[in-house]
Amino acid sequence: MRLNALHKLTLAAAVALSATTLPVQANDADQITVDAPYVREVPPGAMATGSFMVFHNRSDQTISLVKAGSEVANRVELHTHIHDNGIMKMREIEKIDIPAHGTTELKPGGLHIMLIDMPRIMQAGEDVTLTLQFSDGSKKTVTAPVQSMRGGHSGHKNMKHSMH
Ligand SMILES: [Cu+2]
Repeated sequence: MRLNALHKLTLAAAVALSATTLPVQANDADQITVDAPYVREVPPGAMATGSFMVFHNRSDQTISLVKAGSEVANRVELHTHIHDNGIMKMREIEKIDIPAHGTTELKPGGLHIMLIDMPRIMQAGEDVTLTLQFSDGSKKTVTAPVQSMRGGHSGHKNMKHSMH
C-alpha cells in the first residue's frame, strides 16, 4: 500500500513534468538559423576540406552544434584552429557553442566543419547536404554549395593550413 502511494506520486510528478515541458517549446534546431553555408573546393591532392557558415541563435540559452554529417564524406568533424609555436593547426573539438541571441561564424582560419575521407572530389558549383545536430539531439539539414578557392570569395591571407 505504501508502495502504491509512492507509485501514484511518481506518476503524478511525471505527468506534471511532461505537461510543463512539452507544449510550445521549440527544439534547438528550430532556434538556430544558418546563413551563407558553403564548402570549400577540395584542394588538389587532398581528400578533405572545410565547410563554413554563420549560426544565429534566437533563443535565451546557449545552443551547441554537437555533430555534423554528410554523405559526401566518410568522416565529419568539428574543428577549430590553434596556434602552436607559430604554426596554425586544426584540432577536433566536441562542440561549437552559439550564444543566446548571438552569432557564431565558421570561417577559414577559425571554426569549421571538416569533411574528411571524401570518396569523390566535389567540384565547384555542386551542392553538399550537411546534417547538423544540436545539444538536444534535434537536427537541421543545410545545403552548402561548393565554392572555388580561386577568385578569393573569402580570400584569407596566406594561411598555413596543414591538411590532414
Ligand atoms: Cu579542419
